[in-house]
Amino acid sequence: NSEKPYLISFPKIGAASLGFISIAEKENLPFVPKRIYWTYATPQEVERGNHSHKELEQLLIAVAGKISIKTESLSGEKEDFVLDSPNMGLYLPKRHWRTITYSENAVQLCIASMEYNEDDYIREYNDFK
Ligand code: T46
Repeated sequence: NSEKPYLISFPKIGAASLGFISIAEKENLPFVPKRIYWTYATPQEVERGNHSHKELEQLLIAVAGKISIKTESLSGEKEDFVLDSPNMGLYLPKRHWRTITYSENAVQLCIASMEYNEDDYIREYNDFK
């Protein structure tokens, strides 16, 4: 598949003196969400992910803290992304290996295109390639 990961800038409404609101909705989402989950309190030395998905598309948002994401496509293209603004999201297409690390205070919100299905995971790097 030729889809590539890319960053999405969500609207950021407000002011430093008031606080902000960001919105993800039909107009700025790359797919119709079927599931939302979030990860938090991940120790800095822990690497999450380390898998790919057969069909699942996802959007990752660092609603707090800083998240570093390494992606690799089936053709071997590697990219590094940093999420450290709550109004930014990373679109992750299917068939991309991902490894993710977190700052101490990071909260990662994930918007997913499909319900949870363990059969959709490719957890062995050799199977991915
Ligand atoms: C991804 C990265 C960014 C469920 O039961 N339901 C769910 O919806 C999810 C996401 C997970 N789980 C269970 C399955 C495992 O027993 O929670 C446990 C941890 O899941 P996993 O090892 O997949 O967690 P991460 O943080 O490595 O990966 C997650 C997503 O699973 C994955 O799709 O791309 O976040």
